[in-house]
Amino acid sequence: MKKGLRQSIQKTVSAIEKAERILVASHVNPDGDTLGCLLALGLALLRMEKKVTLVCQDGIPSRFQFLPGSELIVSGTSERADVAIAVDCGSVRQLGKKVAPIFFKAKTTVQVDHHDFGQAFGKIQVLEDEASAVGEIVYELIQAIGVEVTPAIAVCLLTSIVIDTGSFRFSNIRAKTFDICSRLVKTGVDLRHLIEESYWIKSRSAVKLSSYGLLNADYSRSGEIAWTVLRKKDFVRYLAKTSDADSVADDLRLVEGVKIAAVFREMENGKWRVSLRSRHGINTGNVARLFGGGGHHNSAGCIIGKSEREKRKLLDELEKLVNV
Ligand SMILES: [Mn+2]
Repeated sequence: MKKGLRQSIQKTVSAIEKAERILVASHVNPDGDTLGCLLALGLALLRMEKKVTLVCQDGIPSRFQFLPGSELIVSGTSERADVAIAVDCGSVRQLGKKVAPIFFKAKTTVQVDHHDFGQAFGKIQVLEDEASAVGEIVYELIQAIGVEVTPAIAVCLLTSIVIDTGSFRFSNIRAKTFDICSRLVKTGVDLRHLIEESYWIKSRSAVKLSSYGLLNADYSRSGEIAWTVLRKKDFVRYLAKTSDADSVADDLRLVEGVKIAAVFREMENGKWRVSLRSRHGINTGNVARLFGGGGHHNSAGCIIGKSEREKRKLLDELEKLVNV
């Protein structure tokens, strides 16, 4: 483990030890990484007999309600914590408008994250770009606290890793990922069941939305960039949720010859939320950052104005990435 990371984990541990009430916060539109970390850390802190608040502004989607402790998650609180810890949040904005002020009421703020194009905001930053999922970092944190990793905690951490590695298929996997997972599985987790429940499952609505997106995709002349637009009315037509759009970019990236996939989703405020996915280590994170967003090399996002001009501008930037 790098020295900087070890030091920030140590700082976090001493802040936790001194604290009475601890808030853990996940990002909006939560995925399995942020929720798995929220619950793993929450369950570990409860074992230390801390007063714990687990907050996710958007609540917990039904597909993750199988996670142990999911009933403890609230969408807001009036409690002021001594220590607040954000998991898997690459920027303050990801905490959500309601949760961010609650988070910053705490005396000590901690950011545990792995986004390479993130924005640092916690007083203590526990950051490791190379971690496939924040679950890897939270595992180290729980080890440092000295709490036993129970099967319930292991299920949460494995879910974090299964989701962020695309069930062990993405290129963000490293040897350490397997080391940690091996130790987690040995606690007695039914890994097969967990993977089936957390990863290999999609609602009919999500499948319809994805099919629509794929069917209506556009391709650049070289075929290396693919994009599709999902409008509000498409979500209504297929009874789809916002989170159902997450996997459309992954599906589009699968197409032969495609190096970068982009999904433009029309938001409530009329803007476009753009999800970017790439292959071969192409750095879409930089482009996302250019438009005020962030993320990883191969998976990034940003929000742009809803106009053909803005869309073109972004596609031109993506074009530059494949033309090097
Ligand atoms: Mn993550």
